[in-house]
Amino acid sequence: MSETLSSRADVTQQIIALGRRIGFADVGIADIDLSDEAAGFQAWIDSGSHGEMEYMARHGEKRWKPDVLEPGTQSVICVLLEYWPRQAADAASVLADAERAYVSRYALGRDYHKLMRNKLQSFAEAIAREVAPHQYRVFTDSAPVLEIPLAVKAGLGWRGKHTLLLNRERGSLFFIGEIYTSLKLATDSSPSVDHCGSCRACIDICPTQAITSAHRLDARRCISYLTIELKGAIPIEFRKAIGNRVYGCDDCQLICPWNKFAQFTRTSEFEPRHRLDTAQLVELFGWDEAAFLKNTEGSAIRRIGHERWLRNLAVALGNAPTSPGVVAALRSRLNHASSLVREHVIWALAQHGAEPIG
Ligand code: B12
Ligand code: SF4
Ligand code: SF4
Repeated sequence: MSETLSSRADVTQQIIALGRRIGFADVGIADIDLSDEAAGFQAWIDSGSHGEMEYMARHGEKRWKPDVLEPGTQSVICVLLEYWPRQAADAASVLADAERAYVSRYALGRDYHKLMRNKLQSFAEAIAREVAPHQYRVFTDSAPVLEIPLAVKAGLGWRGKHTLLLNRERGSLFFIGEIYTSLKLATDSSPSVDHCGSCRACIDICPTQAITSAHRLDARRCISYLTIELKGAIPIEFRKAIGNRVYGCDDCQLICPWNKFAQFTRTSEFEPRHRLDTAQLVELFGWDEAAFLKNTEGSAIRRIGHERWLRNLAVALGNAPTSPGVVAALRSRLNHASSLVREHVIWALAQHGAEPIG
């Protein structure tokens, strides 16, 4: 019996070392009992906090039963991959410059989904080759997987009051990915300790009060949801608070004291492309659909499409200082084919006291 346990621990250590060698910032192992999360998850759905994200309400127990989502799963290998780009312009100064566009730091470079999946696939293949044969499936973000609770179980950190995974050595500026494996691995017996203490900086800084209390996020108020997930009009009550954030939001993480320990990404693909870290709002609003598709090729931003891109930029331009350039840029889109874009442009012009004349 003890021999089996020690060989299981050996295999686990080999896998963790292999994952780090492949380039993941950290690796941990979780068991597959997530039953404690079911009630909280369901309460969140029942309160409507997921908004239009219907996919969050589907799949039922697959989310908290990894072996129902992927039969044969006995353990979950969780990984972290840092995304903070070394070469990006300083986030605070871009946020403070209302003529520039703030793109969430995770989206300045290449879309992480494919990159992370490929890296996880290589890791899973290396495990089969070098450690032990296994059945597996890899995930990141796109499936009914409770990634944060799994990573907490794997000893990779704790859930911050902003709901994200936080780690003492590296803050929160990383993606999470998983390998569901048929291997029965030794799990970390020491649960991650919560180090938020009495801090509530993320709750207080949130521009739209989306973090309604510790560990409770109403996605319908979150700028990340409003600029990325929401398909229709951005509710007027949030437009001013959005400021110049045109794709996602990082405020609750930028204020977090633990992100003093955040480390830059070693993944060069996450470095900014097309000057998305410094671009002027007017310049981005000038992109026609062909330019949008070309400049966002391989980027997560492409997923929202040109129409929502213009919608978001119109809101930010409404919040920019009044200038002939801003008003002219907005007027140039008054006859846009999309009523969604037109409505946001008219709102933005009104912020500048400008008539909607073409
Ligand atoms: C849906 C989603 C969103 C939604 C909702 C976010 C959320 N907190 O749920 C939106 C679009 C807003 C969003 C935004 C962002 N996201 Co997101 N998102 C996800 C996704 C797909 C699912 C998260 C989930 O399951 N939410 C469900 C809710 C219920 O979970 P929860 O809030 O943590 O609640 C738990 C408890 O607090 C409790 N609870 C909650 N409410 C209630 C109510 C009651 C009454 C009770 C009793 C309990 C309870 O129960 C829950 C049980 O698990 C994950 C990927 C994945 N598959 O896990 C990425 C993920 C969480 N996102 C990620 C990122 C990077 C972001 C952004 C930073 C992107 C950006 N810069 O704009 C922001 C951050 C916003 C924030 N503060 O959370 C990363 C986070 C990495 C990390 N370090 O933790 C993930 C893990 C993707 C990845 N693979 O890397 N996201
Ligand atoms: S991402 Fe922005 S809007 Fe969403 S909870 Fe964090 S600070 Fe609030
Ligand atoms: S800002 Fe404070 S409360 Fe929020 S996650 Fe960070 S340490 Fe926790």
